[in-house]
Amino acid sequence: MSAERNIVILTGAGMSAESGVPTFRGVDGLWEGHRIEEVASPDAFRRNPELVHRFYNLRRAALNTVEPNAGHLALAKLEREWRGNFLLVTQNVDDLHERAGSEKLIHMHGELRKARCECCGAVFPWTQELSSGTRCRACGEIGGMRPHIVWFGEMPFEMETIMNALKSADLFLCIGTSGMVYPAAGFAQMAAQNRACRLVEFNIESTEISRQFRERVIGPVSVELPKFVE
Ligand code: BJW
Repeated sequence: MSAERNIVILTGAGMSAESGVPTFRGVDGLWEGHRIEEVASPDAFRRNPELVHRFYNLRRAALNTVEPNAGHLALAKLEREWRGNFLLVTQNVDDLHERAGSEKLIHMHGELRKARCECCGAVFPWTQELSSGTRCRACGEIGGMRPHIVWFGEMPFEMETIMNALKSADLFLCIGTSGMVYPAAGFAQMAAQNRACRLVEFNIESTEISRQFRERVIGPVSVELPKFVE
């Protein structure tokens, strides 16, 4: 990896699967028979806020029972040892990257352990349950609190920073994502505009975007990332 200076890493649900966080589109990727699009959209929240709160309350509570795996630790080590620009972009809403020690990290789809008020925009660290009756600690409104999560149809966070990093990346690692959700699914193509950029996909199987990668590592992240970082 000595020739590369600017690295961008994208992670998806496969990164945390071995920690016990379920993926979205695997065999166990459904929640109580709902498609993810039916709970993770502003319309779903408007139609049935208690159902959506319950979905995220359960997942927030489950974070207390999981730990970073060897793949998360390997990426934190890579960041510590990297000499050039480093950016880790995760689609995951868990906090396993930061618990493993990653610091230059963007949660492009938000964070389970944060809540936001739709009335005043304030964002809070959040470890308890949320409900339609939760009062905003900043403006006092009831009913405006929602998970600080990017739902379908909403703009992912920090896109400008991500795009700029991709433009100058000369190493792009795409880890544990099915490549079915945009704009993240388009990141490899953006990085490839720099013809010298090395693109590597890590996954246990082929994905929608596999053909965009000149290098592919097939296997679980807990095994393959420590080997790659070594
Ligand atoms: C392992 C492993 C192991 C397992 N080791 N690997 C038509 C065309 C193009 C776009 C659109 C379209 N119609 C609508 C859109 C836009 C839409 C979209 O992409 N929809 C698609 C369904 C088509 N996108 C949006 O709405 C986004 N916003 C947007 O586009 O704004 C406008 C915009 C325009 C221009 C620029 C910028 C913005 C917002 C998307 C929000 C996604 N939100 C979710 C849910 C919220 C978070 C939550 O509840 O947790 O985010 S959806 C869900 O999917 C979640 C994930 O972050 C995301 C990606 O899933 P991921 O991570 O890939 O997980 P899986 O389960 O799909 O895959 C796991 C992978 O791991 C598999 O490949 C396994 O093999 C692998 N694996 N174990 C290695 N041990």
